[in-house]
Parts: sequence; C-alpha cells; structure tokens
Amino acid sequence: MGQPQMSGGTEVSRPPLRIGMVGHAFMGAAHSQGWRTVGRVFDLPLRPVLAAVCGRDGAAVRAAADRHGWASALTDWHELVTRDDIDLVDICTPGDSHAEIALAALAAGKHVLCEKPLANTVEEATAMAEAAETARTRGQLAMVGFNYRRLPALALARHMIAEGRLSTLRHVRVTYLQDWLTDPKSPLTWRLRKEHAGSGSLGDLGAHIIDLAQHLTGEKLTGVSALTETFVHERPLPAPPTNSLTPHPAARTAAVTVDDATLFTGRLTSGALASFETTRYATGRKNALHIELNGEHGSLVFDLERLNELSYYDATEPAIHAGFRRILVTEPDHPYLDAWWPPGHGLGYEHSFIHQARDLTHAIAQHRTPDPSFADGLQVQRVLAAVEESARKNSLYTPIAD
Ligand code: SOE
Repeated sequence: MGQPQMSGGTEVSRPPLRIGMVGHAFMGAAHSQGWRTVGRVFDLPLRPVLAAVCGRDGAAVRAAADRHGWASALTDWHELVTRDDIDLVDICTPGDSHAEIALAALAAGKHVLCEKPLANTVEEATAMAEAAETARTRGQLAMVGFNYRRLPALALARHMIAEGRLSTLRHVRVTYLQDWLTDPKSPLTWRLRKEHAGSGSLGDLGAHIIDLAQHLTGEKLTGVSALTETFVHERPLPAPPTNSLTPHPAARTAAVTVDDATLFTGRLTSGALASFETTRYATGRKNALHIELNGEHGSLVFDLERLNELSYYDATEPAIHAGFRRILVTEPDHPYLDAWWPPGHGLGYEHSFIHQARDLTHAIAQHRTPDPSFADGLQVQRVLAAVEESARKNSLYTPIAD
C-alpha cells in the first residue's frame, strides 16, 4: 500500500464528517473499523471523525468507545441523533430499532447508514424509504449496509457482467451457510426471536444474497417459491451475568420464533432462474457465501472463504483449452485496490466495511444518492416478505409488488 493519500487536502483543511454510531457489538466493531481506517487509506474529500458511540449499558459502551476509538460514549440514542456535532448516524442495532432510530435521525437532519436488513417489516422499510426520499430533498443521504457489494472480487464480477462477459444470463445460484446454531443447547439470542430480528437465517443471511444476486446482475427478482424450516423450537435462555442478583433460570427455555433455514427459487427480470439457500445448521460452514452465475458465453464463481479470487469460464474460447481460470483480484486496476497492498497480498472481511465507508463519504461529498439506497433496502425487504409468504402458502409462486 502506498503512503496515505492526502491529495484531497490536508487533514485540517478537509471538512469533517462527524459520525455517531448506535450499537457496538459485532457489526458496531466492523463499522468502527471501517470509519477508523478509511481516511488513512483512501483519498477522501471529507475527514470521517468517530464522534460518539451509543449503547444501553454505560460501562460496556465506554469500553467500546475506548477500544474502537470513539471520542465520546452515551446511553441514549435520542440524545445522539439530535446532537449538533453529529453529521451522520450509523445504525448497528438489532432490526427492531432500525426504523425508529433512522426516522428520528433523518428528522433531525442527519445522513444515515443502516445495517442490513433495512428493517423487520415491509411497513417499517416503506416508512424509512419515504422519509429518506423526503430527506434527500434537504440534502441528506441514507444508505443501507450491504457490505459484501464492496469486496473487490464481487465488484469486479458486477463489472464483468455489465460488460457482457457472460452474455445472456441463465442461472444464478447462491448459498449462504453457517453452523453456529447446530448445538440445540446453545442459548437463545435476539437473532432467534421474530420481534427482534424480523426473521432468522432469511433476514440475516438471505438479505445479503438477495441483494448480491440482484446487484451483480443488475436485475430484480420478479417472484419466488420458498420453503423454510425451524429445526430446534425451544432453546435455553442465556445465563445472567456472574455478578447478577437474579437467580439463574436454569430450567427455563424459550421458543425460537424464526426460521433456521430457508430455500427458495426465483426468476429474474430477464427470465434467468435463481436459487437461494440460507442456514445456520450446515456443520463445518462458518461463514460460507458461494455464488455462481452462468450465462450463454461464460460463468463466474465467487466463494467468500477465498474472497480475493474470482473464477471465470470464458465459453467463447475453443473447448480444447477452455476451463475455469482463477483471477487473483489484487491488482491496482481492480476495484478499490489502488489504495491497498501490492499485488497478491490480499484483503479480508473487514475491508468491505472500509470500502463502504469510502463510498458513502464520496456520495455525501458529491451530494449523490448512495447505492444501495433505502429504496433498494425496501425492495430487498419485499423479497424477504414474499419468501415468507410463499413458505406459509406452501411454496406457491408469489409475485412481488412494485
Ligand atoms: C451473523 O449471522 C452475521 O454476522 C450476519 O449478521 C452478517 O451480516 C454477516 O456478514 C456475517 O454473519
């Protein structure tokens, strides 16, 4: 990687982009990493400042602020979204608070970045997309955090598809598999309750792969046919903290109210067929996102466990020496790579969040609607709802309203 790029102005001359983040668990840590690093790597028109982080537990949020480099810590998000020294509110909380926080932040004049899925319901996502559209007329931007779009290999795949390398698309095949729920004794978390998470593997993992399938192809799903399953219906409640005065409800369990796994098929606008699978029960699969796109003139394959690579089959080559070739996506001409390490040194998961922060900062400086917008997040939410409806109706083909 070259020296930090400073041609956009000195640290002091670049106007600040003051960020307030709500939530500081896994996604909060990933977003912090993005904001903390982006200005040291990319040449940005604005200078991201980690102004404040918010969480319910005072001690925990102060520790998170220290660890991740936030200047201040607070426990009330209402206070954060109305602070004069905050320009952008970054929402990294469970889905049940996305709508309330985003609507308040937009009403308070802030730009908003919201983790995926945009909301827990189509109704909430609609209200958020409408508020974002109104706020857009006041110069505010709202983006949803589909971070995988920003992996260089996937950005390259999109570019190659847009260039026509695959020609007419026939199939998209995507799986997103994890295994952290395989043990039926592992405790209930917010991710397993519909009122907090909206849905299970579908919203958590399915939202990513729906977005990717549509984003890479530049197409939309027109309908779906689905099956969902919950394999473990009751789980133990988590143990209370060791210093808690509350007796441990050792024998207590609570119901899992979301899907553990979802399978669905769909049709894209061009008529191409797509299949999707999400689960947290695929033993040995830790965070395995695999996508394959087959067209008349070629195929592309991406695997998150080898995220610096893209496989490409060029079907226009003579069969005698045709074959899948591995593109090592680490060249300076590859998306995002000009600011990083020399060829072959490779990037990781966290870089998708750094690139997300980069793209949003540029969009804000250029007053450009960010991609994916809240309207894009709403469209994915409609697909999620159609999948659930189809599964409820026992896999009938279900059209998605515009
Ligand atoms: C948990 O299943 C999770 O952290 C998702 O919520 C993220 O979006 C994904 O990137 C990794 O897995």
